[in-house]
Amino acid sequence: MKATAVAPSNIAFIKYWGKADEALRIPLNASISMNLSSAYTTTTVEFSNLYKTDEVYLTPSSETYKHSRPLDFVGSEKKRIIEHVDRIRENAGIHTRAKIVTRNTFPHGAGIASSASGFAALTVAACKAAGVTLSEKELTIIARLGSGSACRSIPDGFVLWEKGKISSESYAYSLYPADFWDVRDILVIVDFGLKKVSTSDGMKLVSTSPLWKTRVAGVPSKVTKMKTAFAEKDFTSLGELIEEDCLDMHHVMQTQIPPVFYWSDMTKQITKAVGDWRTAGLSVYFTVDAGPNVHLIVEGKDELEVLEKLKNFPGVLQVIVNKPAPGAHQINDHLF
Ligand code: 2P0
Repeated sequence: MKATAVAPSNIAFIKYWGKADEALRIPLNASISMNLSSAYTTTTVEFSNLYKTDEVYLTPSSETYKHSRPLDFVGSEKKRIIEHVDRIRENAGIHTRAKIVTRNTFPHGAGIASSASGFAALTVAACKAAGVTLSEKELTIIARLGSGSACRSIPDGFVLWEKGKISSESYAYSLYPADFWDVRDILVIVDFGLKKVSTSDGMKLVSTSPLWKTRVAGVPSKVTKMKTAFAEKDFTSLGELIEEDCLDMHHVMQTQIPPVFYWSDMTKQITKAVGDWRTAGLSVYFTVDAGPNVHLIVEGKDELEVLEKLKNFPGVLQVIVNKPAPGAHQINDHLF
């Protein structure tokens, strides 16, 4: 059977950095995120006896993908995808090989988590194609085994991923739907280069930082405060918590042995400018993931003013505006 799913990437407001269980991808702390409307993955999976081996293709991100020749995945990336499909085959009790075609709306290396949207879309499409019917909670648990942050791309809008002590307790759910709050993530791309240290490798060394325990211990209180900020639509509190946890995570990364530095000079210039713009009365906050690009978090009413400022900012390569988005879902328009 053939099925197709679309899944958004997400930006973490409270970050995931470090695993309590490496194999099961159980995180050291809970995290909170927003699904991104302009950054998503579409994946078609077909199980069929026609395929003698598993085939995985990444199609170009342009709209001409239907006419383009797909690229074959190589090496560890493909292995990780097949291992994920194996989990779903095991669940379905089937051994049939699969053809998988996937495409992203955003460029590789743009500072958007393609593993989040990729494994979320793969989970939903492969489960459907294998004839497995699971609850949203169960889907988030399976997606998490492929890539931790992928579990946050399954539910709608603004999402909480519970840490949990065992696999069945480490799942994600929607705190609020996408239309709850008119928030924007304006992604400022300053570098298209691939990151030098993968997040999976970078977070393996989290316990070498003297700061990690303090950060992890502080997360439950940040989660409580952020939930209150949502409930009261208190954007200042939300923004302050987002920046605080971003800086806490980067302090941990930068004090690991060896240290992991994702910020560039441009990252520093933009985050400094955000402080200046805020002093001048604009309610804008930043967050930075495992790369130099900067996500500016604003309310919809301030989007144009921020875009105007970015137009005159030397070194900005591209700007991608994201609204809160629904979670992963099935569609009928297949990629092949
Ligand atoms: C996050 N990141 O919360 C944080 C912020 C990167 C920086 O989730 O090893 O690619 O596949 O479970 O999901 C990236 O971690 O790691 C991530 P794996 P994943 O968005």
